[in-house]
Amino acid sequence: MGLSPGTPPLLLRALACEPVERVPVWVMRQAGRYLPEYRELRSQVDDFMDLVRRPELCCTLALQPIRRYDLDAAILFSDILTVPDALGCGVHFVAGEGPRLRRRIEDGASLARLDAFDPARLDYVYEAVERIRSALPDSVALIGFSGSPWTLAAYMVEGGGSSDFARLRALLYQQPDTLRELTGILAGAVREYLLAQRDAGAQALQLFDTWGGLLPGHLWRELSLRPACEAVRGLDVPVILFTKGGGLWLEDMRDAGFGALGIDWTCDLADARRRLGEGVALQGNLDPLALRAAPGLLREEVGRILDAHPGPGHIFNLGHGITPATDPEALAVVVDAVRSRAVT
Ligand code: 1CP
Repeated sequence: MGLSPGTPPLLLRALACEPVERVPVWVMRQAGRYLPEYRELRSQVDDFMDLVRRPELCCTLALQPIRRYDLDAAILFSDILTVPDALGCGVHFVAGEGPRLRRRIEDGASLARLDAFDPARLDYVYEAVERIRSALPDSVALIGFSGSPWTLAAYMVEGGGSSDFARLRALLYQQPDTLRELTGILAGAVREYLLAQRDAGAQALQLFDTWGGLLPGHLWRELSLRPACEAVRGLDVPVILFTKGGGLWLEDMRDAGFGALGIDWTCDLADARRRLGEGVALQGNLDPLALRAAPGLLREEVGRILDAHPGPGHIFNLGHGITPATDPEALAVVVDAVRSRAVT
């Protein structure tokens, strides 16, 4: 659509901070529980991992939001917990409760019992990437992803989700070496995982550092940023680092070499751009709960973000994942509001 042959997809041009005709838009967790067509497929399996392990279903799910909305990128349908599962943690989903790990990390001995990472155990993910890429039009980029080493470590220590990650945060001070070793192991695994997704057709990659913001700054640098850098070393596709609660540390992320940063909704995009200067792409950052506003106010909120960062080097997104209670119509309003504004 209006794309001359050889022109890279809009998302990739924005990630490279190249000139764009408008700001591209996609949404974290765009394939998920707020969509009735997702819930329909989801109801056919008990354990969410049974969806994730079926590439043909992952392809259908990744395409659902693309069919419904005019989005500029699809994201692989999978979950960050595939990597802990491949390390032998036994990830499964308990109805109504979220993820659980059968084996969790509590000390050096439990670390030693982890399986060596074999990227082939996640062949079902790479097959999903291949299928999704071949089903998408050229103008829609495909984003692969992984949890950051730190965020994966958080689930492996906690044994599932948590409201305060107290077990993890205590272990930081009781056994810092266990966490150093665990994030090191994960950095190697994530690197191989991302390389395989790239080889299968992912054109950009996002690292979800969902729990980086739990850490004091010095520990974030050591246990989140450093292993994240190691995980993406030498990757020749654009990588977006999304650290929820990481607004204070944007300069460190840029200086560490990340070319694109996901910004949560607590951080002002114009400020972020002033602090960082040009040359790093910024992705974000509408509050996911703004999608509960009436359409008029929602459009204003989108307009406010595009005013804060109108030009090249911006990818419109939410400041975190879309919530399950969102009305699908609200996302249509957001996408239309972004797409109807040309870059001046
Ligand atoms: O029961 C269900 O229907 C499962 C719901 C669900 C879905 C749709 C989960 C369980 N994961 C996913 C898909 C998913 N997860 C995607 C692909 C879909 C898309 O983006 O369009 C992605 C990128 C993720 C990534 C993910 N999983 C993150 C990082 C993103 C973020 O939101 O910060 C995290 C923290 C997870 C763990 C996870 N998986 C699922 C749940 C409910 C959780 C959160 C657990 C918790 O901390 O309580």
